[in-house]
Amino acid sequence: MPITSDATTVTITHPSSSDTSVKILKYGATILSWKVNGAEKLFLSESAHLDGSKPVRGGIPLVFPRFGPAGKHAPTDKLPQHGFARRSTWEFLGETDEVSAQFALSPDQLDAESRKDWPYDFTLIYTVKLASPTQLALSMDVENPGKEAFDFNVLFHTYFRVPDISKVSITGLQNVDFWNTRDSVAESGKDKPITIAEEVDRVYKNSPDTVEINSDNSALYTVKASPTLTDTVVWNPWSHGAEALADFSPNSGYKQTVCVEDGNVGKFTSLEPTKKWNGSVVYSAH
Ligand code: TA6
Repeated sequence: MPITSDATTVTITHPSSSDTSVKILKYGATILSWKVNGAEKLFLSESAHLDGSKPVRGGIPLVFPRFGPAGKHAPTDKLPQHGFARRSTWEFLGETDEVSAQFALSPDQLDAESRKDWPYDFTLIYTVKLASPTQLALSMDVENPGKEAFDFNVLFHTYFRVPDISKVSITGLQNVDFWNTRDSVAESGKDKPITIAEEVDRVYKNSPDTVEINSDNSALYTVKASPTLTDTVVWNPWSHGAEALADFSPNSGYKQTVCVEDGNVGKFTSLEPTKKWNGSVVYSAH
């Protein structure tokens, strides 16, 4: 059966193979697993909280309405890091076809504190689709049904699984200037692929739509984002950062993941009443 659900999760299985599937936790509408012919494509911490007690460490958490820690944007400054989307239970709307499932979030599903701290009327409609036996497509509609404009960030915080971080190179971001979050400094783009041998935490602003994650110079994943997702975040906590995260295990897991995250995070997008916005990504596994 292509789509099954229980109290906490929804699973889409591609008709081509019972081993090609995507599993979504209704809490945070967080994708926990994406398998292609049985091979897991995402990193999920062994100590990730899957009981709704805190955001999931790994998979594909969703960031909305603010990316990062508080600061310099009064309307979202009272919200927790990365906003409330990943820490709220979404409504499973059902399947839109045999390989697509939709989820919704609106103020009704927020806790009282989030509604107080961000008092806007909004609707998020999130569509997860196994677009082909080797492709995962994600689409986020942001709607403003209210009477007041609001500003937002959206980001797919994707933890890609890699065999060995020391063999990873990321192409497509050459010569793109970036904000180095770790060192709080703006840096000019480099004319070579990104390799990772220490903590990396960067926001590449106005990044190209397509990025490739490679291992030993052969493509692992192609990441293609809609033009509305103007920026790409690249993050790996490295050993020290992994040790500092209580829910990141095994600590050595930093060697098996790189976060390549598409979003509109370099600046806030403003949405007027009655308007809609969409951002989407397609991940291809090779
Ligand atoms: O996406 C990169 C980042 O913003 C890093 O700065 C790091 O904080 C990471 O997200 C994880 O954040 P979290 O709130 O999930 O611990």
